[in-house]
Amino acid sequence: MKFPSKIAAAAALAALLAAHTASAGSPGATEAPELRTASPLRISDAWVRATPPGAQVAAGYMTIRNTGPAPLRVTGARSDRAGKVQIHSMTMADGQMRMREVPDGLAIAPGAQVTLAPGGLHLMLMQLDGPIADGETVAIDLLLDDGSTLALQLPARRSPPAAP
Ligand SMILES: [Cu+2]
Repeated sequence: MKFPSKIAAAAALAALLAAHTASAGSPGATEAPELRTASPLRISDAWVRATPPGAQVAAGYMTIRNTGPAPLRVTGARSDRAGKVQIHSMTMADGQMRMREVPDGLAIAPGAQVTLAPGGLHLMLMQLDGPIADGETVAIDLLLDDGSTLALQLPARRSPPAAP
């Protein structure tokens, strides 16, 4: 049984690499600059939605790519602006969008990426210390399962960045 499972694993890896190459080389692929970090994680398209006065929560979005050789897991996040930050998913249930905390965080395989975007996965900044204004910068630390943290500065915007 060992031999076939090795082949299956190799085939899965080949498919993963092929998919990754295709997506990187396809026309229209975003060429947005990535934030350079010491971590193997590369962050792009990061932003927080600016809030109206009185809002208690705000959502943060980004693409997280794992350029390292080992799987990594984003287990949570924190921000000075929020009493609590959770990783949320959004699903349609009974005709309504519902969001809930992702219990095990975001696992990112080597070479893979996870996209947090409106309508799907997002960081939920809760218990805000005040409104987040359009154009301001919000510091958010991603917490990783290897014990490290990744410090990010996210621009606040009213709407998603325009597609290039
Ligand atoms: Cu949420």
